[in-house]
Amino acid sequence: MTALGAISDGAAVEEWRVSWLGRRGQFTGLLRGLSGLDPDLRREVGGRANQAKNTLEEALARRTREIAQAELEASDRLDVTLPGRPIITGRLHPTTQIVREICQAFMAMGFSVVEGPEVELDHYNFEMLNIPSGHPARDMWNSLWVDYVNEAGEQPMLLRTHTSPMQARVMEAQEPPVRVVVPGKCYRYEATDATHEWHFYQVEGLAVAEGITFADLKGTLYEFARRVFGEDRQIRFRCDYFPFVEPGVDMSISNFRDPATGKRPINRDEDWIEIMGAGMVHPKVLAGVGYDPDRYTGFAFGMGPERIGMLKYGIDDIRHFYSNDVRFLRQF
Ligand code: FA5
Repeated sequence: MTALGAISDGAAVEEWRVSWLGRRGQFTGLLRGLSGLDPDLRREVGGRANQAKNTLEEALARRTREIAQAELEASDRLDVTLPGRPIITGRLHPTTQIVREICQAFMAMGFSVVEGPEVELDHYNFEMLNIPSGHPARDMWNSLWVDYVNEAGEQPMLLRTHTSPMQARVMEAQEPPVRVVVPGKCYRYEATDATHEWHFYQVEGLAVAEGITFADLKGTLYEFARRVFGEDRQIRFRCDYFPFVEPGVDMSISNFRDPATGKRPINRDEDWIEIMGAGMVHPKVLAGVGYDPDRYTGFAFGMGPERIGMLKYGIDDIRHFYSNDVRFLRQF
């Protein structure tokens, strides 16, 4: 063993192995000699000899590895037989993927993409959308207010509760025709459940020009749904109320059981999942930004990309999106 420790090249190790453990080696000879012994003594000596053999074999294996490693380090060579180290790559978050897919569907229909501030003024989040302070419709959006009070004693800033404030910002900055989508994050002070998060994304849409009708709204949204969900999902419009549109609707996507498997796209006991609110831009909103409501009309919508992702990929709880579990995130 001491001799083994002093050895430092592969050839000498092999010599050592042949001389001790080889077929004609010293140790092998010793084991053979056991057959001449008295049976009791043979068992005893045999046991010890085997232990010793194991020890020698282990020492040999260790020394062989050490020498190979030392030779490799000294030689500067690359051992191409070693397994490669896996490279862990990041990927786009499922929300990012869906938001991009939605924006692409609208870009293909001639919409451009703009973004706006997440910390918003009451003025844009509510006032310009025909929701003055004290209006009961404010209760539709439970707001997270920014802890800042101005000279007039007002608290004018909040985390935007929807992307609709961008309607007014876009129209103030340009003349019609307008055709934009606005992806972005929204915040609401509300309890979470399988279809509600306190922060989530929306994609707002706005088209204003002369002669736009409700048929344009429906046609655009049908085309969007066909592009994102394919031909076979059904769409339902119902009347809904939003102060900044007239008439207003909400749009849902079918969540019917598959007759073959009995399963629904999302495992919730509901036939329809609401994905957006929409409607014809209210004349007061147009007038507020200086557009002539007798000349221009338009439609607007605001949709939830997480809900769309849930329906598309069969995700049955919205909270998976932001719980940062890589086992979930890696699936996309
Ligand atoms: C609005 O926020 C309106 N601004 C939509 C609108 C725009 C109407 C333009 C008319 C014209 P609503 O609160 O229903 O409406 O939200 C719209 C969509 O955002 C919902 O259908 C849903 O898909 C998504 N959403 C709303 N709240 C949450 C939430 N807490 N978690 C996840 N998604 C949500």
